[in-house]
Amino acid sequence: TPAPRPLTATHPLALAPVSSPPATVDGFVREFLVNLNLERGVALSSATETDKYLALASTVRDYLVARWLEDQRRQRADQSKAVCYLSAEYLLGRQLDNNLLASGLTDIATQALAACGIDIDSMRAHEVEPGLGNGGLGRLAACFIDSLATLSVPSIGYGIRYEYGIFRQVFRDGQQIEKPDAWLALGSPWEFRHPEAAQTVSFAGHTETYDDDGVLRSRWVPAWSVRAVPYNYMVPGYQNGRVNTLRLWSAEATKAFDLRTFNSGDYVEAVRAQTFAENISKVLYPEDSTPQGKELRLQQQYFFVAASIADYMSKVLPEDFDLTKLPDRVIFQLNDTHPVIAVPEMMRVLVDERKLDWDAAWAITQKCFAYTCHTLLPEALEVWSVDLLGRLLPRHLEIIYRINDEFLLAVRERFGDDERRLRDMSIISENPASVRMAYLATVAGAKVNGVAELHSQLLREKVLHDFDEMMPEKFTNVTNGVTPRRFMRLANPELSELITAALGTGWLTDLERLRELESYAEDADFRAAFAGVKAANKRRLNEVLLARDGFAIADDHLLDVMVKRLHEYKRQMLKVLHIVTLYERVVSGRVAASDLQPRTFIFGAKAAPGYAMAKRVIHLINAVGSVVNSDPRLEGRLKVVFPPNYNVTLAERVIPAADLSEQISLAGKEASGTGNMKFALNGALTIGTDDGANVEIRELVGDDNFFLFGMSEPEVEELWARGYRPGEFAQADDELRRALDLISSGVFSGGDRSTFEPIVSNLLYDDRFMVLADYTSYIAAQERVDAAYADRDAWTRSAILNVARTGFFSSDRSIRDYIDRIWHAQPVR
Ligand code: B1H
Repeated sequence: TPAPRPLTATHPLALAPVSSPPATVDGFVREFLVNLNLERGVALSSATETDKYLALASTVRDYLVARWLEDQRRQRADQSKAVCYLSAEYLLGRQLDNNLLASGLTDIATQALAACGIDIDSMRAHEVEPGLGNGGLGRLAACFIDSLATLSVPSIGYGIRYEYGIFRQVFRDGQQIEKPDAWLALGSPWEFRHPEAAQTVSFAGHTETYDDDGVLRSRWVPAWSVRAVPYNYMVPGYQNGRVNTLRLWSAEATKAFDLRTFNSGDYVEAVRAQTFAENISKVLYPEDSTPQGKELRLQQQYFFVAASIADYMSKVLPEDFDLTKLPDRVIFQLNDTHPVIAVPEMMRVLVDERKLDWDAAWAITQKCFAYTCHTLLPEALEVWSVDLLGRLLPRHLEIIYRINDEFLLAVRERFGDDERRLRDMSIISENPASVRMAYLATVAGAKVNGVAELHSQLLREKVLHDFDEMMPEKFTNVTNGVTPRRFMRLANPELSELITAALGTGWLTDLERLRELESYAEDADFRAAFAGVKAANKRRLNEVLLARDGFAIADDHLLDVMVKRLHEYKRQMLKVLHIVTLYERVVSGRVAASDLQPRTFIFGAKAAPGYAMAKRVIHLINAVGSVVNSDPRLEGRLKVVFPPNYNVTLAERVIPAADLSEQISLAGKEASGTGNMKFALNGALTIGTDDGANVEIRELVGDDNFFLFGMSEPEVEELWARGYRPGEFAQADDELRRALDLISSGVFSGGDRSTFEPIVSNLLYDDRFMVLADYTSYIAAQERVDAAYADRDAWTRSAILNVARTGFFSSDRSIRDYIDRIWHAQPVR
């Protein structure tokens, strides 16, 4: 027999190694059973739920792989510019349903499973969501990679494969307890581990200068290194045949490290070294918006960024690529400051490894990075002590110093010896000496963007004002968005059907088409159908809550929802004061229970484990809930529910059922918010301040369809300037005082006055986020809500108009804005 033709890169099998199984019910059944038998090694009759789920996931994967491989091949072959999204967080949510939808296989899979006697809903429910993010920032990254794929933009998402994602929250006696999130325990059918594509990432050691053929150069002599092993995830576009890649890095011990220590005979020390390496990707830091200056966190950041740049340069770029052309091939988008160490890393690679001269390397680097800022809170702006950075990454610190020296020269050239300016703009701040990562990103990036109009404006006016004066052309805005595939089509199938019945298909990828619903708001039949969907979603939520937590919501109540991380600036306390006020009105006899608009309040919130005040507020919410829910005087008209462990999966059930969306941060504090967008798109009305993207939501939906309250950002500034004394606001509003007194009295803490006293005294004597100043206005806005809800049909009309007018908030639009304003990368056909 002739020798088989070797599998070179041009062999037909190497070019088209797999083709998708037939997209029919029979084809799906066959593929599913093959996976069950061959991968799981079980027969259908004896398969567990986990076996079935894993086989199903593999089957869906099989349908996507051929396109994925083809897209990777094309991406390597053609010269189009790619987007590398660098993010320490991807809050993906469950994968199965999204991948079924994207591949157009939902119906086929449903029927195929039914033929095997399996209810696909039980398979959906079996998946543990990968919670590799804290909140809005991580979820935004997940929405963006969905839109990038749907718009056929060549892109790779780079991040960290944390072994433990955001903690699982449970309540004990109303207080938050954190449990580890072992999301990998059931197996991880959506990922492909690629040990052969591992990168080595080094740390610590020292730098030295050496003579390189007459040129004096610096080099880094690291002390230790770890192996970064990539795990690839498919990111399918919505029914467009495109599949992009999400590449998450996992840390392992290097072979060299192993061998050296194992050979030295110190077995225990060698195992310890392994554990030390694995630690780097072990756990997601659970602080949302207040980064901790922990060494391990800097290790995580450098780990994934160095691996990603090395991967891009060695695996994605062709060999002997002309590096001066790099900006035509790639843009690295920095998702906040967490990956900003990529800037000196790129300089190190170009200068130390690729031997470019500094100026050429800097010119390239400045075109290859862009920076998205997600905050205005001063405590959220990441800084690293020079001491720590110098110990962990000595060469990078040198590079940062040089970048800073040259930058300050440019400042001097432009503004003269303006010492104030030089001090305030320096990337290095003094006492204690530290590196301001946001400044480094701003200096290095081709563009800097905020995440909502107001936020971008405040960035330019405040946080980065001096930089804006010097280089105004760098600054731009890209208002956040959310993917309508997950947050409308999957989360709210009935609303989606109603919309499709009215508008036809196509709106899911062209969300401005929701505008066409405006005329339907005037159609009584449509309003009735819309209200019917809302009611059905409340019933569905009820089923989920009953199964999950054993409690229910009342379906004839106004459903008033506040779900987001717990943070003082978001002002969950304002919501609590509203509930306590309603309660106090009834128990004091000033209002008859029968005159209350029936409402159910839903909270969902995780507090950073070290954030004592936030945890106390969680405790208070639960305490108020148990008193209010069991007081017969309220005749069941108010109900407070706080399901634990709010996550993407629960969001997908809660948001479609909501009537009222609480977006009540102090003006100027919430960069954007994205939950606000999800609620509006699902027909909830917003009660909100003029903050973040609320501003744009209100502009679009109109004042009549939005409950605005509270101070504007300039008014907040004015009050600070005048001198804010929260106690005066308590004096001026009788009901506010009563509410605070009730909390202090101990009625919510079994008579113990000390439990919630720190919350009350914080509000009365400090109140950094001006809860008391906005209370009166908030209560008045809630009265307007009650009045509006009394006319149910008019409310539904407003709700429809919210859906019709918020198509702007599709993450597809955000991505198009990034392309136009920042990336200049073109979708490929
Ligand atoms: C946002 C964060 C954040 N802004 C530090 N900043 C973190 C900061 O782990 N850390 O240290 C984690 C997260 N997250 C949010 O980003 C904003 O608060 C929201 O307003 C915004 O909608 C979201 C997406 O842009």
